[in-house]
Amino acid sequence: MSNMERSENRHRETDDILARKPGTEAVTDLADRYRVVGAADRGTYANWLTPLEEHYVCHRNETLDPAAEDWTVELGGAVERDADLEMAAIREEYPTVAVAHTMECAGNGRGYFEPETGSVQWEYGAVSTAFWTGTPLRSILADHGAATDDDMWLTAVGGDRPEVDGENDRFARSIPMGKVLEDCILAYEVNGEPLPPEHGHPVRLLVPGWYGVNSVKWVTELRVTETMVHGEEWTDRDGEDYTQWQQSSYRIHPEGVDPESNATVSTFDTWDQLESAGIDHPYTFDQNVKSTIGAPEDGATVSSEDGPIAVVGVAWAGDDAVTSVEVSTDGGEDWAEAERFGPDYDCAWRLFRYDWEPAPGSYTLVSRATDERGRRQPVRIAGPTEDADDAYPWNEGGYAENACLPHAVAVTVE
Ligand SMILES: Nc1nc2c(c(=O)[nH]1)N[C@H]1C(S)=C(S)[C@@H](COP(=O)(O)O)O[C@H]1N2
Ligand SMILES: [Mo]
Repeated sequence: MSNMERSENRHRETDDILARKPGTEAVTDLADRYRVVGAADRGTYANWLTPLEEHYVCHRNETLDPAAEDWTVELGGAVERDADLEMAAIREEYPTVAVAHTMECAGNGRGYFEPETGSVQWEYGAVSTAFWTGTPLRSILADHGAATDDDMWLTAVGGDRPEVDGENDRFARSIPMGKVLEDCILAYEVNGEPLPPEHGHPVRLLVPGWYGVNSVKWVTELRVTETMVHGEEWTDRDGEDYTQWQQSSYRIHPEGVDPESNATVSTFDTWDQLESAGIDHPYTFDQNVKSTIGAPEDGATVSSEDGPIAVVGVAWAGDDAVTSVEVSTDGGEDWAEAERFGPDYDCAWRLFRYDWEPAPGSYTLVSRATDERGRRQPVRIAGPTEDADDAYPWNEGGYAENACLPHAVAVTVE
């Protein structure tokens, strides 16, 4: 198949998804080769739970829709007993848990980069919060005598394959064992419903609080390994390359850099990697601290006649806790603390609210979150060659953006 045919397929598929998800809109890359869907309205971010109708969808290859009865997950590598796990066994032979997880594409906010980067031009719509139901990987690994020391990795492979002639990459991600044991699940339901095909039916990996790319859909293989996907064993595994989505794509680096493949890294927190001299070109693992205003909508006209205007939104920090959210109504000059409220789960966002009593006029509202390690959203995105401490680094893939000003909303008060 050609790139043109792939583009046509993506259009057909996303049209079908859009029809079932009325709260989403299509987002494409600059070449219109990939097409995905994200939340269409800011209003999504004035609610804690994202209904599936508004939950973003992002993947590269053709959506799979296999029958659950025919699907198995091959478990191998450093385990005492290899297995082909059937869906019935995954569901019934282990404890069932539900996890609240804020899924955010590492490319969320990429559309704000100047100059623009390639790939899907997301603005704010690629972040959603849902309850995912499934089986703790910890239970499955223990049952098969897996080597689960802290320096081990679990590699998950998706069943999807590129459609375009000459492309041979497999969608695989390696997750450090400590995180796997802590809270990762094999999920088969979302918001109480069976997984829809586009979210990974019949089973996906769910890595709570980490960038969406880690949560491999349509999981077909799990392998316990001493390293991430790295080296010839993984670059040419029966003629297919399993390393691209871990070692090349989804890493944060300046223009023109081809990041070196690593066997392992010692720090998983994305922000720590950005600040660490020990790691070149961070991997997008856990999410950077970030927030978005959900109400009022950008461009709204509001009235303060009947009392204060509620500025409501969401703030998240991956697997770290949000400890402060501030709101500015003058484009980031002055800040006031907002109130955090609602559900408080480890790897899901918090709602915030700021009661605002403005005089009539035009305003720019911005929110800014801080996490438990004291890391606060930077104000803006740096230019490609700028070395700025106070700005988020421009990077070639447009990943992990968390500056607050690009997410501002303009509001008129009558
Ligand atoms: N097998 C497979 N899993 C995948 C992907 C993919 O292309 N193939 N895309 C990833 C990316 S980049 C994101 S952001 C999340 C999105 O999950 P969602 O579509 O359920 O929101 O899925 C991840 N899992
Ligand atoms: Mo993504």
